[in-house]
Amino acid sequence: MSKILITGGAGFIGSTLADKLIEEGNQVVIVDDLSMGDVENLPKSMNVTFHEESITNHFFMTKLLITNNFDYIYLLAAVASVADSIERPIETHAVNQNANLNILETIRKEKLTPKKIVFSSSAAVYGNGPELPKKETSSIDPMSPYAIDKFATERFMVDYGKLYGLPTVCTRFFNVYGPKQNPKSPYSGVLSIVSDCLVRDDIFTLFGDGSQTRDYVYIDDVVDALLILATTPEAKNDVYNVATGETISLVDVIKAYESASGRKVKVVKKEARLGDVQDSLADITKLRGLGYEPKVNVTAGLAKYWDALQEK
Ligand code: UD2
Repeated sequence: MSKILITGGAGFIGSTLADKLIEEGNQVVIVDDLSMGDVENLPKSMNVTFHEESITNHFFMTKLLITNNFDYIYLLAAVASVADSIERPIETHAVNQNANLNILETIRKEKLTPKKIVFSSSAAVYGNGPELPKKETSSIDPMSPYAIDKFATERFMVDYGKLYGLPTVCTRFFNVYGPKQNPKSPYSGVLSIVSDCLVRDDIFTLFGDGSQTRDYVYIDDVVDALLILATTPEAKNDVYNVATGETISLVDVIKAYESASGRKVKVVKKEARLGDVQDSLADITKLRGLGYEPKVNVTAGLAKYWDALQEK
């Protein structure tokens, strides 16, 4: 049994990871300010401790880290909206970068001994470069405060390893989808918005012509990737794409969802979003090298997603 910290553990990815870690018999501590997360997402288990707190409360975080000396730390708390970071760059910087730096500093100064610190970064760091698929070595072009903070924090993670010996690893998530993803913001994952429209029989606004492609990765595969990265010692002070290595257009993914759900999506088209990337696809060779293999293709993932929504 390990003692594990998940920041952002009431959110979509964090809470699904928590479910899995609890199932495996670990003790999980969650810090989440519920800005996007929900207490409903938390695993109902004696082995979960939940703190409703922001990671920007450095005093709180420092004390929590020292008191627990966690075996594994998953840094999933973030203001995950690119648009929000453009509106409020200073506030989002406090969460997306400074709070994580405080955690690293505490671990260094207090000589804490986590086996791994896993930081969640984003495909946003690649920006709009033409190279496809994106390799971890592809050119970086962060185009928003969100992407800048993710990239800079990756660098802190990698270099805290090289400078001070901290065992860190970073994930560049592509388009993660699945149950528990919060559709409440217009910048939430598009498949959570489509799901919501299907459930409520609402109209879905499609930005652009729908030909834009994405590498949609199902949450269970993402949890697998997180566990592999945490427990593989050689995955250290490095960055990994987390995706499926397959791409599909928005119109086709909507069609696939219609087949999975047996319902029709009502679509209204609007102009493409400013700054929208046309195509996104990951090269996952590096992660495959650690034994990762995506198990859920889009057809299966959408079916699982729809089933989970029906159960709710
Ligand atoms: C993803 C990340 C974002 C950033 C970006 C970097 C998610 C949720 N977002 O944005 O944080 O890392 O990659 O490139 O993973 N769309 C619609 N209607 C809607 C919502 C979206 O047509 O109501 C379109 C949108 O214009 C885009 C596609 O669907 O072309 C996917 O949108 P998204 O927000 O799910 O993800 P993305 O790739 O733009």
